[in-house]
Amino acid sequence: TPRVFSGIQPSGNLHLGNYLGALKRFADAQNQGIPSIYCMVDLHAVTVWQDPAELRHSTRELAAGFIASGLDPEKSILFNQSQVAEHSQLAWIFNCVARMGWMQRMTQFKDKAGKNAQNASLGLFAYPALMAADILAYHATHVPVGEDQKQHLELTRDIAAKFNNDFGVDFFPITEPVIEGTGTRVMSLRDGSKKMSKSDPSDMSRINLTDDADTIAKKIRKAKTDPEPLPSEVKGLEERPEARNLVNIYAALADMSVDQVMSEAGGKAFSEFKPMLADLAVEKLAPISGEMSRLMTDVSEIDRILGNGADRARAIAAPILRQTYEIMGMVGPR
Ligand code: AQP
Repeated sequence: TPRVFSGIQPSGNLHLGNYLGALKRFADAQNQGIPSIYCMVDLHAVTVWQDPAELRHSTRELAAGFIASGLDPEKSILFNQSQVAEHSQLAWIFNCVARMGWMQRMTQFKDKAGKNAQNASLGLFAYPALMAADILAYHATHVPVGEDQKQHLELTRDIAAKFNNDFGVDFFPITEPVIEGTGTRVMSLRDGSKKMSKSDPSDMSRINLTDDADTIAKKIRKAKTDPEPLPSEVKGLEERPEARNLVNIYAALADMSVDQVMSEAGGKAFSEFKPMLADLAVEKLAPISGEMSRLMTDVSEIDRILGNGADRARAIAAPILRQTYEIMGMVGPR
């Protein structure tokens, strides 16, 4: 039976890439009736230092972002990771299954640790084992994520396969990454070769889900482009990363294919295309940011939703952890 799991870090600045690559697609999965579990991965966030007050705020704001994007806490399970201890417990087991060499190949660690890797936290290095635990604690079969998470998902498959092989069982599923559509790789508005990211120091590089209509329009107006008009065919977007990015964003927001966008907007100058994109972005995002601020006026309700989600998540993860221990020979209560 299919089961979807995915997570997002509550590390602030929830952006259009998170929306198109993750949240919007989560809502699509839920609405197809697939049982879905979505997690505010606060334990991942603290692999780099987080200000406690900001972490608290960002966790609630992220939960509001999920709900405002169409995730229904009755249909799907929404919770924050630290409240379900099974994530950390299974992560320890996977720390013992994964190999140092596997972790050393992770490009996200290299990017985030930078030149001074000796100074990075041990948690940042072990991050992918915790991510494998997040997914496998629920025997999730499908994980919708953005393109940047592909390597981590391959590692999750490797961990599941090695565990099954080491203990001669067929216990953990080999998870399918779901990386489809035009929204899975949204690039920075200032540099078409870098992904849009929470941690980019330039706020102009991303559209935040909390931005108001004027800010969204301004950021799109100022987005970096080349001077040529849009080509008339998709092929003409090769070698034009900034143009390609704006067309992809348009397609993802409008639920259109890139071909359809090109037949509508091909040949237009950016002075014409950018206002079209800005109008579309405001139309799609303004209701989300409005709903987020409304939800944030009652944080006790958000906390209640997360607490309820954690109870439901634990009910699935606890027996899977117990069976894992049993398989490994750990003695427990009879
Ligand atoms: N630019 C993006 N395009 C499409 N999808 C994206 N995701 C992130 N950036 C893009 C997807 O959003 C989900 C949540 O990812 P995360 O919580 O791990 O956030 P992140 O990758 O840490 O987000 P950032 O913005 O990239 O943060 P920093 O700057 O800290 O690295 C995932 O499904 C991810 O694929």
